[in-house]
Amino acid sequence: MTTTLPPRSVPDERVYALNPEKKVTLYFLVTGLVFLMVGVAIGPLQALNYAGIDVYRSLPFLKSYYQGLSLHGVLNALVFTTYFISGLLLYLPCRELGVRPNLKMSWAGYWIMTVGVLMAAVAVLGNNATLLYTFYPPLQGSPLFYIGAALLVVGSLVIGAQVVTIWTVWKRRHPREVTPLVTFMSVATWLMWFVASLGLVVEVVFLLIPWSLGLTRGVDPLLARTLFWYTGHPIVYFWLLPAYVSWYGLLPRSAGGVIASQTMARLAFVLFLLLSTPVGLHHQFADPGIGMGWKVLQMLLTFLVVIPSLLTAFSVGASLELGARARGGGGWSGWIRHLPWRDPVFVAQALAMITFIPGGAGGIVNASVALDAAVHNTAWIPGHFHITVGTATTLTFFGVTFWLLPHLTRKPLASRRMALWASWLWFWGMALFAVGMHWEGLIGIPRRTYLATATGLGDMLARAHIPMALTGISGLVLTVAAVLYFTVTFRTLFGPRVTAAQETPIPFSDSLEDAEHRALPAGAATVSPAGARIHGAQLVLDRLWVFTALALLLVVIMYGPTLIGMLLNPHPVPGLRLW
Ligand code: HAS
Ligand code: HEM
Ligand code: CU
Repeated sequence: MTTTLPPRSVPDERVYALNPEKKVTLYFLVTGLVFLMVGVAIGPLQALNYAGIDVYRSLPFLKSYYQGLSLHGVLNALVFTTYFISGLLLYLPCRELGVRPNLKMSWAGYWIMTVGVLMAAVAVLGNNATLLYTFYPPLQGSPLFYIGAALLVVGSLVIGAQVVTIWTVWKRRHPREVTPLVTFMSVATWLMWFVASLGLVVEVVFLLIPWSLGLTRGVDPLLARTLFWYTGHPIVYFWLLPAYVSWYGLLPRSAGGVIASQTMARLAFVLFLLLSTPVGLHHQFADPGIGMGWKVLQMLLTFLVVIPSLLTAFSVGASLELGARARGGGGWSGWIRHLPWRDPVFVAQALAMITFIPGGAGGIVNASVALDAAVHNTAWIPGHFHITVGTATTLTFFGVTFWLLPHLTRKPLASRRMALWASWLWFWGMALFAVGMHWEGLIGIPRRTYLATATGLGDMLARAHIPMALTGISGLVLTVAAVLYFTVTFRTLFGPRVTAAQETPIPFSDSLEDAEHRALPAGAATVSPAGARIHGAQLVLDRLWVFTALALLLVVIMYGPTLIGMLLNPHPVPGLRLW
C-alpha cells in the first residue's frame, strides 16, 4: 500500500489541472468547515447553560451569553451551510454534465461571500452586532453586519446563477433529453433559493442597511420580521435539499444499491420549488398584525410541503433496502444489518436520515397553529432544529466530506475508525440533546435565555432536573464528536497524496429506470412503452422555469395582501442596543 504513495509534494497544479473547479470547491468546503469549527465550539457552552451551569463568567473572549449565541447561530446556520452548499451544488452538476464552470465567476462568488463574512465577523466579534442570527429590529447593529450578510447571500446567488446558466445552455443543446438527476435536483434547489432569498434581500438592502447607516429614522419591526421569515422558512430547505441530493443521487451507490425512482425524486424537488416559500408565516403565529386567515392558510401549505419529505423517506428507504437485499439481506427488517455499517460515508448519512424522522415529526407539531402556542419560543425549538439542520443537514455533510475531501485533494480519508466514531457520537449526542431540549421546552423553559443566571422561572427549573442533565451531558458528547470530526478532516487535508488511479470517485448512482433500460434485449426498441411514459413525465418535470413562475405566483397570492397591508400602515421605530 505504502509503496504506491507518491511523495507528499505532488504539486497542487497536477491534482487540479484536469478539473480546476475542484480547487474552488475545496475552498468553499474548507472555509465553511473552519467557520463551523468556531461556531460549534460555542455550542457545548450553551448546552451547559441549559443544564444550569454557567461557564460564561470565566470566559475572557465573550462579552455575554448573547454574543456567543449570535456567533453560534450565524456561523453554523448561515455561514457554514452557505459555503458548503455553494461548493457542493456547483461541483456536482458540473461533473455530472461534464462541463467546466466559469472559474472567474466561481471565484468571484467565493470572494464576495468571504469579504461579507469577514465584515460581519468583525461586527459580531467586536460586540457591535449581538443580534442573534435572526437580527430582528428594533435591535440595531453595526452596518458592517448587515452589509456582510447581504454579501453572503449575493455570493451564493452568483454561484446559483452559474449553475442555472450551465443547465440552460445544456438544455438548449439537448432539448429532447431529460436533465441528469443530480443536475436537475441542484438546479431546482438554486431556483428555489432565488425565489426564497428575495425577502431577505429586500429586508436587508431596503430596510436594515439604510437604517443602520442613519439614513432612515426607523424600521417597522413587523414588516422586517415578515420579510425575514419569508426567507427564513425556505432557507431551511436550502439547507435540507443538498442533503436530499446526496440521499437520492449518491447514497444508493454507497449502500450498494440503485435509485428506486428518479421520477419520484424529481417530483419531490418540483414540489419543494413550488411550496417552500409561501409558508413563512408559520414562524409568526404569535405575531400581532397578521390576519388569522393567512396564518391558517400558510399552516395548511406547510402540511403540504411535508409531502415531498414523506416521498423522500419512502423512496430513499426503498433504495437502501434494494442495496441491502443485493448484499444478501433478507426479512422485513433483517436487511438493515446488511447495509455498509463500516463505511463512514454511509453511516453518517444513514444516522442523519434516522435523526430526521423525529425532526420532521416535531416540525409538524410546530406547524399546527394550536400546538405551536405550547412550544413557541421554548427550548423545544432549538431541540427541533438541532435534529434538522444540526444533524440531518450537518451529519449528512460530514458523510459527504468523507468521500468529497479525498476526491478533491486525492488524499485518502485519514482514519475510517475516527470518522465512524465521530458520526455515532454526533448522532447519540444530538439524540440526548433533542430529548433534553424538547422536554425542557414542554416544561415551559424559554429558548434564548441565559438560564444559568435567570430568575423568575418559578418552579420550572426544579421540575427540569432530568432534561437539564441530559442536555448538559449531550454537550460533552458532542464536544468529543466535533473534536474527532475536525481531527479526521484536517488530518486528511494535510495527509499524503495517492496516485490519480486511486482517486476516490464521485458516487453518482444508477437508478432502477437505468437498469431496466440496460436490461432490454439487444435489438429491442430502445424504450419500452412504460419507459416512454416515464421519459415523458420526466420531460414535463424538467420545465423548471415554469414551476419557478408558478412558485412566484403562489408567493404573490400568499404574501401580497399581508405585505401591502403592512406597507400601507407603517409603524417605524428607532433602533435599540440592548447589550
Ligand atoms: Fe422547522 C422552526 C416546521 C423542517 C429548521 N425549523 C425551525 C427553526 C429552524 C428549523 C432553524 O411550522 C427555528 C427558527 C427560529 O430560530 O425561530 N420544520 C417545520 C416543518 C418541517 C420542518 C413542518 N425545519 C425543518 C428543516 C430544517 C428546519 C428540514 C432545517 C434543515 N419549523 C417548523 C415550524 C417552526 C420551525 C412551524 C416555527 C416554530 C416556532 O414556534 O418558532 C418539515 O419540512 C419536516 C418534514 C420532514 C419529515 C421527515 C421525513 C424523513 C426522512 C428521513 C427518512 C429516513 C429513512 C430511514 C428512510 C416528514 C426523509 C433510513 C433507515 C435506515 C436504517 C438508514
Ligand atoms: C442554538 C447547542 C451545533 C445551530 C443552540 C442552543 C444550544 C445549542 C443549547 C440554544 C441556545 C439558546 O436558545 O439560548 C449546540 C451544541 C452543538 C450545536 C451543543 C454541537 C456541538 C449546532 C449546529 C448548528 C447549530 C451544527 C447548525 C448547523 C444553532 C442555531 C441556534 C442554536 C441556529 C439558534 C440561535 C438563536 O436562537 O439565535 N445551540 N449547538 N448548532 N444552534 Fe446549536
Ligand atoms: Cu419554518
